[in-house]
Amino acid sequence: MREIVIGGAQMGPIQKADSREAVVERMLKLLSQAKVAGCDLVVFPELCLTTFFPRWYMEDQSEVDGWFEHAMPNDATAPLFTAARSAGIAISFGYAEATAEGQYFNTSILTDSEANIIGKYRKVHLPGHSEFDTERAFQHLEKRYFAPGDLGFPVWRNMDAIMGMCICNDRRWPEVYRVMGLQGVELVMLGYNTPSLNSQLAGEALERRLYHSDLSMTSGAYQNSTWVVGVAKAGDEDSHPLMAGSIIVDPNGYVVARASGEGDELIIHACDMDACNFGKSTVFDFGRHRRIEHYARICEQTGVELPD
Ligand code: CDV
Repeated sequence: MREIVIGGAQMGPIQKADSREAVVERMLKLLSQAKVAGCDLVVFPELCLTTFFPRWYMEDQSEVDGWFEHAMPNDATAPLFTAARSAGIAISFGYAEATAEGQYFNTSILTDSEANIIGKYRKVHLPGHSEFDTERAFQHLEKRYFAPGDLGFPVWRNMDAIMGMCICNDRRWPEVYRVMGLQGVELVMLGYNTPSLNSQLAGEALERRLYHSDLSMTSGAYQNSTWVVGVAKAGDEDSHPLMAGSIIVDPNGYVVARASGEGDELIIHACDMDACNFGKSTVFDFGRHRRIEHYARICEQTGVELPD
């Protein structure tokens, strides 16, 4: 048995005016709950240090820069690393990363249980658009503010397990899980900021949006025989509602823990990494069953090509 007690630290809304220091205080509270509950690893959401700023159209680059972290850790997040180190808890969280070379990414990091950053992932599938869109009920400007991730989908050995990360919209793409699955992933961690409403489809029910989120993660877990932890930033951010629905999914695709509200909330499950072994050695033993001679289209073609 290789048990890791995992905490999914769902976060409630962060308003535009909230400081990073105030947000980190909330994260510290969740971390101390996790310590009391015996967690070994805590997963926080996408872009969890600020409001979901890509909903705001900005032209002034210095204003945009204000939403990005230019170093990690930095003054605002140092207390989180200190607390995680003293608790012996590994953490993963998302933030907007500005590099020294002037690139901008939607990033997640993973630490070991001594708060050393051992993994970094930069979001590959950026949803939305890059210019102000008058047709949408609200903006989603990730393509304006971020470059597509340039690190692929690596995995890391951590706490006697193989771990990988993706971010929000990535969870909807089977390729993401499979690329990590092909590296033996046993735990996929992800955070998300998913609006409760569809900006292009008035009337789409929240229930359907939650279902699609579950469906994406449960199928990714099952088809790769891996644990998946998906953690929301939820609730009303300056009158823009984000859905909750944080879950922990086992390698059979069952939801074993689920958030009950839209606020700061820790969901917990003791996850046995050895539970991945059966699926990985039977129906999803890739080495025995995959037929890559028929999959070339997946890597050679992006959009749909209709038959003549
Ligand atoms: N932050 C995201 O990537 N959100 C998308 C929304 C725009 C659909 C998501 O896939 O949840």
